[in-house]
Amino acid sequence: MPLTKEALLNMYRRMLTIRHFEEGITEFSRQGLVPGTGHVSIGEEAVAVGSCSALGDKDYIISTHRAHGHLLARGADINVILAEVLGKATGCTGGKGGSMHLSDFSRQILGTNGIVGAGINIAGGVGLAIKMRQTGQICLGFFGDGAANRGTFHEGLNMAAVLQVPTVFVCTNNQYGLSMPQCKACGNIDISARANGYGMPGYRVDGTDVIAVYEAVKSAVDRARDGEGPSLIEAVSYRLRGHSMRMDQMPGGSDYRPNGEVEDWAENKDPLKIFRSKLKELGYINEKEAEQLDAECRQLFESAADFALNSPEPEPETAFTWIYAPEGVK
Ligand SMILES: Cc1ncc(C[n+]2csc(CCOP(=O)(O)OP(=O)(O)O)c2C)c(N)n1
Ligand SMILES: [Mg+2]
Repeated sequence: MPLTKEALLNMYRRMLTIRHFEEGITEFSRQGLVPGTGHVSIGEEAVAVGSCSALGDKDYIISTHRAHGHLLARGADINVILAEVLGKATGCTGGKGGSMHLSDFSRQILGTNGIVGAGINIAGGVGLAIKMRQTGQICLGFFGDGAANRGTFHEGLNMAAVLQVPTVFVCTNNQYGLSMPQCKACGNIDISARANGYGMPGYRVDGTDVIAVYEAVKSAVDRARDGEGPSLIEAVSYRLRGHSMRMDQMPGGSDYRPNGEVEDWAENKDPLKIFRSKLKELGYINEKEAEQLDAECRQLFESAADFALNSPEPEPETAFTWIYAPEGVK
């Protein structure tokens, strides 16, 4: 069934919200308001939103160190996520986890983590739990091109195929693992082709096209829900910022990219620009409405910023809570 006008505009709204959120926290990081660091996904919004739009309300996601977009695409509470990024007591882990440890169980977001490639196996494990409980849910696991070169990828995908779990593996190939270009790290840059080796379908899609991502993920989700097992989607995109907000603030922090590469993607392959043109072409939005939507999404960030900046710091005595299970809890 083709996506309705309302669904497409919602997808655009989510993409804009992610962009404003990440531009906003980049500025906060420059001002020293973000403890540690964080990894923004500016340029990758179509992968997050296209993928999450293909899920049902009860389906789970697992994400990575570059996760804000995935959480916002899934409808997590922007106030709570921003508070966590700023290390505030009102954040989802009370300000203990920061940008790389986000979750929102009310939206079936089971967590993100900073161990590259670890989420692949967790997503497979959640798929196994779903299968054993026969709940008809799906688990979608995000990971990067760099993670696809870890042993966990091989173990996770092979096991998921053997056990025929309802997991959809979504690789955001942003063409870099930190400063390592993917073409120097892979004998074959087509990550989706590896799916064949595990006995599952693999699709390579244009990760700057939110509708293409949606369609590929939707068919994998439908397949998993029909009991036909896991799939691998590779969405080819690009990160328009440096590896991390901290790295971007260091002199030479982006020197590993060829001259003009970022500018070319920003000019010609920015997923927001592409989708806005598409919506205009379909007659779903005009310039004025696009500007209005943009302002609304900026406002969402501004009010989350009000909430988060005015939230308290965690109390020192909470430092050891949630570290060990209370006695008697197994
Ligand atoms: C097991 C492990 N090895 C190395 C690192 C350091 N590290 C953090 S992010 C990153 C790059 C990951 O690249 P990719 O999977 O493509 O994700 P991207 O950062 O491009 O989103 C590396 C090497 C880590 N966090 N965990
Ligand atoms: Mg990468």
